[in-house]
Amino acid sequence: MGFQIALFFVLLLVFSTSILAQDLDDARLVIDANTTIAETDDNYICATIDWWPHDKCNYNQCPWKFSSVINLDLSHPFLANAIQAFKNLRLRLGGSLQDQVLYEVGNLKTPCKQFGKDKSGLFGFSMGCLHMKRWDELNNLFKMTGAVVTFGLNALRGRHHVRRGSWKGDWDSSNAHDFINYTISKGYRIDSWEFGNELSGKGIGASVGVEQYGKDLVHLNSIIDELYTNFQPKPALLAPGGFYDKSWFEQLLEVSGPRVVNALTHHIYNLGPGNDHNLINKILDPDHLNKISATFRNLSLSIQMNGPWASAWVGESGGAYNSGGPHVSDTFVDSFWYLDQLGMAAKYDTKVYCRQTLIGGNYGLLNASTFIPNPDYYSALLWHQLMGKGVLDVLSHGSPYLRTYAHCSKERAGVTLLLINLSNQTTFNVDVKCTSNTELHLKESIDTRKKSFTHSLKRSISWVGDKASEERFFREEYHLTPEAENLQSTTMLLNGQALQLTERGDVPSLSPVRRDINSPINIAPLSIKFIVFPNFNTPGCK
Ligand SMILES: *[C@@H]1O[C@H](CO)[C@@H](O)[C@H](O)[C@H]1NC(C)=O
Ligand SMILES: *[C@@H]1O[C@H](CO)[C@@H](O)[C@H](O)[C@H]1NC(C)=O
Ligand SMILES: *[C@@H]1O[C@H](CO)[C@@H](O)[C@H](O)[C@H]1NC(C)=O
Ligand SMILES: *[C@@H]1O[C@H](CO)[C@@H](O)[C@H](O)[C@H]1NC(C)=O
Ligand SMILES: *[C@@H]1O[C@H](CO)[C@@H](O)[C@H](O)[C@H]1NC(C)=O
Ligand SMILES: CC(=O)N[C@H]1CO[C@H](CO)[C@@H](O)[C@@H]1O
Repeated sequence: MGFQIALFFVLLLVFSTSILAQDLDDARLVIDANTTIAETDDNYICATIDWWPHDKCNYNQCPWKFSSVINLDLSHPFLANAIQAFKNLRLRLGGSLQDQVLYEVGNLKTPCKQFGKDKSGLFGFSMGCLHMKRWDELNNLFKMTGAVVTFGLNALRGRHHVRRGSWKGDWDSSNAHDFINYTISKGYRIDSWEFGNELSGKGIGASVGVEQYGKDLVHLNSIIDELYTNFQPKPALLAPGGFYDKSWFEQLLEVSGPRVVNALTHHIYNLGPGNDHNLINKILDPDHLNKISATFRNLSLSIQMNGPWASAWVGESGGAYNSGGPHVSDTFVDSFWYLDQLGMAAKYDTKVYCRQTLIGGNYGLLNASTFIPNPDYYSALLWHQLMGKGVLDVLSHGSPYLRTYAHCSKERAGVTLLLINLSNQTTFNVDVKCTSNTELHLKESIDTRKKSFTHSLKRSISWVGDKASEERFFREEYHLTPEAENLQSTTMLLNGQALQLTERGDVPSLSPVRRDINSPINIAPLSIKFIVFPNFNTPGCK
């Protein structure tokens, strides 16, 4: 008898080390629910609509279709449904061509024509035009869908090109002034006006010196003050919508002075060019993902030291630049990068994170031809529905391939944990604890399996119909995997079911599976999980 048991254990040991050891790993997480380490805006998730026309191409591919501010099909039902599903989705209208846009309003003396290919123009395009009829239609859509809008203004108007991308001269505000006045006169609500796109630091297509930029921001701020005297709420002022450059950003706060700029918007493309064959490896490499934390840390320090009145926003972030990576940015694998960066940005007190794009390019949350959501759309929606404003610290004892983020749950008690498993071979068994003395497991015991069985039997009898106490015994899991285990699938599975628009073109509801709170938590290789713990005691959450 004794020998048989011993043999059994020896066999078990051999079996588990040979087969399981390389595939299973333990991770211990401790969530500090006593205090939040940062707070996002109520509407953290944001997506951009760009100005690129359909003939914007990269790498012999033209992935924008008709997705621009000027020619997007605003009456497409999938578009409205996709925005509405968020209740309030932030949208930022802007991008490279924004500093070449004229608004057809007021005393505009220049002819207002559409963007056309022009080798001598910035980014290879001529000036473009926003007609007020189109602006009316856009605002109808925004109002109908509950969108919260940021509009990026042309900050090159009136300046002249002096040399190698450097632009000089005062900003001519008259067209922007008339455009803002028109917007107010129509009663359109704009959450924030942003000044310029990628003109900061060395600039991308063009650059403007920081002294001049700061001076013009003060001027724009006074225009907003003046025009909005009888219109509440007054929109926020954002700048510079460019890549973080420590000294330029710090000087901007200094030159513009206290309470002029409400948020510093910065752009991120930390995966490199869209045609990089290494894109997927970078996305799955924890060291690569971590590099951008230096930018978040420095920006938050710049603000603390030089402009504590301002907050940090990611104004545009698309992963890979030049329209994104074909068959990467629009597929499941992109969510490893996107959700990780959403988590990281929030930890560094980023208030809003705008994804390039809502639609257009390879990195659209919606496919530019079909308007069907790509995997990242559902990742954004799940984040928006589950992750509250309060960011909690997670201490992780485990592999760097397991990425972990925790927030106060949205509009309910408890904590929501985001687990991202970058490993292609390891399933992590995750032990989650909380520093606020919460008994996550109803009973701590070595022999949990046996106990939890009798527990669940008892419980199923005692709490029938009592929802509040019922919640205590469960956690909710949203497990994300690609269809057919193909990382480059454009179809995402939620708890094994493909996420697809309903027959009517509505966004499907995203439902969790409930698991016994005592059951082990694990995360399969190359998958993502949101876990809601309604029973966590969270003194730090408001
Ligand atoms: C603002 O627009 C209104 C209505 O179009 C117009 O009557 C008014 O003169 C404009 N105000 C300024 C300061 O341009
Ligand atoms: C962050 O700041 C440190 C210290 O000033 C500097 O060495 C580093 O280059 C900065 N990194 C970024 C990405 O701004
Ligand atoms: C959008 O969907 C179409 C049809 O499925 C596909 O051919 C295309 O590659 C997708 N991506 C973009 C960027 O249009
Ligand atoms: C996991 O990834 C590594 C490195 O990218 C690769 O060498 C290995 O073959 C992969 N293993 C599996 C099981 O896919
Ligand atoms: C969190 O709060 C609980 C209850 O007040 C306390 O026992 C615990 O020590 C605190 N933990 C930390 C890390 O502050
Ligand atoms: C600890 C672990 O699982 N490491 C693996 C994670 O996945 C990468 C590739 O996705 C492997 O290279 C690591 O060995």
